[in-house]
Amino acid sequence: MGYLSGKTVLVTGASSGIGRATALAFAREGARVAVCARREERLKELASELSQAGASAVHTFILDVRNRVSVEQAIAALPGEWAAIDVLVNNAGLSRGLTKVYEDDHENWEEMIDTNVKGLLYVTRAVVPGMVERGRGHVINMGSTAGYITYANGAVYCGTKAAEKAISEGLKIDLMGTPVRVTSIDPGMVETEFSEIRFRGDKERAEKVYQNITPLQPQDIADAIVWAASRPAHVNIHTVVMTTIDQANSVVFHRHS
Ligand code: NDP
Ligand code: 8X3
Repeated sequence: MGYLSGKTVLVTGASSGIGRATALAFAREGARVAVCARREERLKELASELSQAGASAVHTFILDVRNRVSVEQAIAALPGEWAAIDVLVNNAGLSRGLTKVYEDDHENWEEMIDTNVKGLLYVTRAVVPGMVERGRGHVINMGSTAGYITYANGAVYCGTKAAEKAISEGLKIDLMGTPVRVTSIDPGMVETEFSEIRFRGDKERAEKVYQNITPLQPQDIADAIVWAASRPAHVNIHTVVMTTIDQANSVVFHRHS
């Protein structure tokens, strides 16, 4: 039996992309997988796929991570057998727009900051005390290469991922003396619904992002997450920075002509 078999994992933002692939990857390891997001239909479809993939149990619930009270209530209301979360994957996140900061719409900033920074904090605050009490746990946050180098027109999205990096580092420091682990997974470009959401459904513009590039796939990130989560208990993987072979950092790409 593998290290993750029977472990309880919660993945936020599991209705799409990296979160979905991560939930399925934990299911294949025989974990007990809890998934949440806002789109209920997608979670329902995912639930049966998780069972088929080998999850030892599956639990789904609707959650908007931007709503602190909902987050607190949802975590407090987890059925007894789901309350002891061993691995929390703080994946829910998004970008909105690609615009100069002095011309941008404040609603875009608020949605990104509320989801990527405050949402991550709310879920962490609700889950980590239980991990400390039980003497076991692992928090895996979704960062980005965008948190290392800011790209043009992406100041606020990049700012949220720089905040994620600082929060992951700080959480690790705060948890010193406990066995709770903290990892930040920091990918470059991954082919998901990310760009379509960023450009509010403009598929043509979204496709251009990945044009003449071989992007990472959600499964690549899920592999790294499962790898970090399955190290022996004394090993803390701090960060995994990963890009496609066609990307050097958040601003340098090689597009095949
Ligand atoms: P997707 O758009 O495919 O998935 C985003 C997920 O986040 C969805 O399941 C969505 O679910 C969920 N989500 C968004 N807002 C909320 C919210 N308020 N409450 C709960 N869930 C929410 O994009 P990715 O899979 O690419 O993105 C996942 C994470 O990976 C994000 O944090 C992103 O910043 C990060 N990332 C992405 C990269 C990329 O190139 N794609 C690279 C580096 C990092 P729903 O809408 O149903 O609520
Ligand atoms: C998502 C990757 O480079 O599109 O974090 O910002 S990027």
